[in-house]
Amino acid sequence: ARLVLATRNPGKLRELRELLRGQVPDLDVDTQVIDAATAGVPDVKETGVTFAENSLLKARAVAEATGLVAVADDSGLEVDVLGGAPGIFSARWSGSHGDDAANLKLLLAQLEDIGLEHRAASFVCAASVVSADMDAVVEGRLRGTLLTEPRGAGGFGYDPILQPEGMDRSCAELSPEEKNAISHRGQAFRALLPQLVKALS
Ligand code: ITT
Repeated sequence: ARLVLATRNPGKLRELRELLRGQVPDLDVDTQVIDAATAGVPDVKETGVTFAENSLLKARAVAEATGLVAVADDSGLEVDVLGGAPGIFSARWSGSHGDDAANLKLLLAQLEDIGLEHRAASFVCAASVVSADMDAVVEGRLRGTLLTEPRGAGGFGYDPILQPEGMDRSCAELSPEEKNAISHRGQAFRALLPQLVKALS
C-alpha cells in the first residue's frame, strides 16, 4: 500500500511517520509514504473555517492530484482567554506562515499580563484520510497551561509553551514517544487508524 502525507510541515511529518510506523498492514512507512512536497502537489488554499474542513481540503487536493490515498493534519492552538485564537490561524499568527519563533513570541506578548490560572489552552488536530471512494476526519485535543517562558528544545511550533495538564514539563521537554502518547495528533491519528486501513485495503 502507498500513502501520501499531505503536509509541508517537517515537525508534523516526523510525528506522523512515527505514529504510522507499523500500524498499517503491508505499509512500509519509511519507503512508501511520500509527503506532498515530494509528490509535487501545488500548495492548497486553506479556505475552511474549521480544522476539520481544512484537513479534508488538503487531503482531497492531494488525493486528487496523485491518485493515491492521502492523509492530512490541520492543527493549532486554542487559547481560552483569547476566545479560541489563534486556532486555525496558528501557523500564520504573526503574519508570516510557518515562522514558529515569531508566532510564539507574539502570543507570549499578547498574554503578558495574564496570570497562570487564566492561561488554559488546547492543542487541536483534525486528522483526515481521503481515497477515491471514501473520506473521514477525526479530532484530537490536548489540554494544558501556557507557560510564561519557552522551555525545552524538542517538538515544534508552540510546544515550548504548552504544559499538558498533570505534567510538570512543556511539550518541548517530552521525548517524541511521550508527546505522541498524549498529543492531539497522537489521539486523532490513533482514532483514524481503522478508516485509514479501510482506505488502503
Ligand atoms: P501543512 O498545512 O503543510 O500541514 P502547516 O504548518 O501550514 O502545515 P497548519 O495550518 O495545520 O499546518 O498549522 C499548524 C500550526 O499549529 C503549526 O504551524 C504550529 O504552530 C501549530 N501546531 C500544530 N501542532 C502542534 C504541535 O504538536 N506542537 C506545537 N505546535 C503545533
